[in-house]
Amino acid sequence: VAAPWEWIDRVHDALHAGADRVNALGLIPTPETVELGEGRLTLPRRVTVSGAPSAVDAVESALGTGTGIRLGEGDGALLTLVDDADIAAGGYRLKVDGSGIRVSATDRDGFLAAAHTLRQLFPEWASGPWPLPGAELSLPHVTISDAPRFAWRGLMLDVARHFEPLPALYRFLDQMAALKLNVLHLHLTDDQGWRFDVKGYPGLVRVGSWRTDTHVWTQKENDGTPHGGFYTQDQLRALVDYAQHRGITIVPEVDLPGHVRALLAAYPHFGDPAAERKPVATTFGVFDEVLHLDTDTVAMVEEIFTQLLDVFPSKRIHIGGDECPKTQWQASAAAAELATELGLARVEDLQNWFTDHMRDWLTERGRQAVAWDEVIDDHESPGTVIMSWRGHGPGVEALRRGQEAVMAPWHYTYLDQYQSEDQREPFAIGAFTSWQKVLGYDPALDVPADAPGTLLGVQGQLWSEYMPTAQAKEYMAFPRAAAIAEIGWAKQPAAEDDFFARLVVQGGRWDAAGINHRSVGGAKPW
Ligand code: TNX
Repeated sequence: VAAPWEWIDRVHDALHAGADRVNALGLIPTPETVELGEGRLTLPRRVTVSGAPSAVDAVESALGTGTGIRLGEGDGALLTLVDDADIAAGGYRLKVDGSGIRVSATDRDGFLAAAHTLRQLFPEWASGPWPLPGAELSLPHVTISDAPRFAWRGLMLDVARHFEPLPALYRFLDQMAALKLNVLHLHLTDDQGWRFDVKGYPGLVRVGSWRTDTHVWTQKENDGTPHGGFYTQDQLRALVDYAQHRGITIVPEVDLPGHVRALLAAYPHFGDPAAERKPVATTFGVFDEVLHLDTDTVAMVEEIFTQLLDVFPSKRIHIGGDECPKTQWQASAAAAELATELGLARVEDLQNWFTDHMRDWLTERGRQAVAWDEVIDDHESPGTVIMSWRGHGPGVEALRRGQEAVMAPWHYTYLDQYQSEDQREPFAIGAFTSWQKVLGYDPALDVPADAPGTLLGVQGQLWSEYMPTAQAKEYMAFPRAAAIAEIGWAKQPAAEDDFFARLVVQGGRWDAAGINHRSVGGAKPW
């Protein structure tokens, strides 16, 4: 780890060297091409615009309120939005010169992306909620051409281990959009909490969303403080709308058939008939409890997913599938009988049966299953999107088999790990993933050119065992989520020093937006 003064020198070098004028713009993720001119375009607060209403709406919403700009009709448009079918999906072209701003794109995502780039070209305060009074608003003369590398640029928020209040979720969506991240994977259920209100099963939130201690708040077990919370379906619908408007798809996850302590605390009869009733888990780890997959349980699961589909229009729906314990099934006569009835060779195959059942159930409803990568161990589940977390290898294997994959390997994309070796870092899961490490990860590494599957993209994971508050989640997410955005979007991700210089500028934007990010450079350069 470099000493603070070395980092400060690196910031100065990066910001002031002539060759690094582009870095000093702080554009994240790095656009495909940037040609920086010499002059600047000064803007009035009211900018005349011409373009299709849908394009104007996209640009207006992505620009936010921090620039203070209002778009309006009038003669001699200063901002021209052009539909151009030659531009790649999600991509855009942006030109600022003495005569004005011209943006071309072929879809809403493209106009949104262009507007986020535009916003980054303004001073950092423009990324906050309101403009700096009296400050002049100007943009550098620049020509940018840009398009995303991957379709899935995700962030997973674990709202199960620690509940995340809605305002914090909205803040996350805003920050994701600004970095051109476009998938929010919401991990809604786990052993330690159930956050999705299901009609007909009120116990899921009445019992399953609360536990009697926070465990990590004091970093000692069972301090007795209650923790919990849940979302109503209407609250989630509003969140989905907000996200959609910003080009973000929310992919919900109900994690089954393991990680079900919260569900079974409310409804133990859906578990092993021989097992004793246990409360919502108050510590973290992998537990023995698993669903007993008889007809009643499957009907309950289908009811939960029916309501989930009703709230989340996303084509892809995450069914979990990770760390599914087999010990209860192995010891249970009822599970053995069930396996025989279903024609399975081994009782352990109940998980595979469940994965395929849910995949087919979702397919019949025009959706597609996503699952953690354990579901392809000794099993083929064609059509299921594989989320590769135990490493990069399972994702490559899925691609070889012709499946779609999202790379989420724990050693590069788990944002619950320590960000540095500094003793002052808040308590975290015991591994180390700096933003530099994230940036150095190539989601397409070792994927054979002739692999029949499609690499959808890459995702950062915010498992929240040790993140009891929104502030803690923000600290762990930023700046590393910016590195996820970089490797997910840029065809040629920036080199470490270049990205560092950009992150310093981005830090100012997070400051303006009141985000509790971990500092890069500045007063806390560790
Ligand atoms: C493994 S990743 C888990 C999570 C934990 C995480 C902690 C995955 C699919 N399962 O339940 O939160 O490790 O890093």
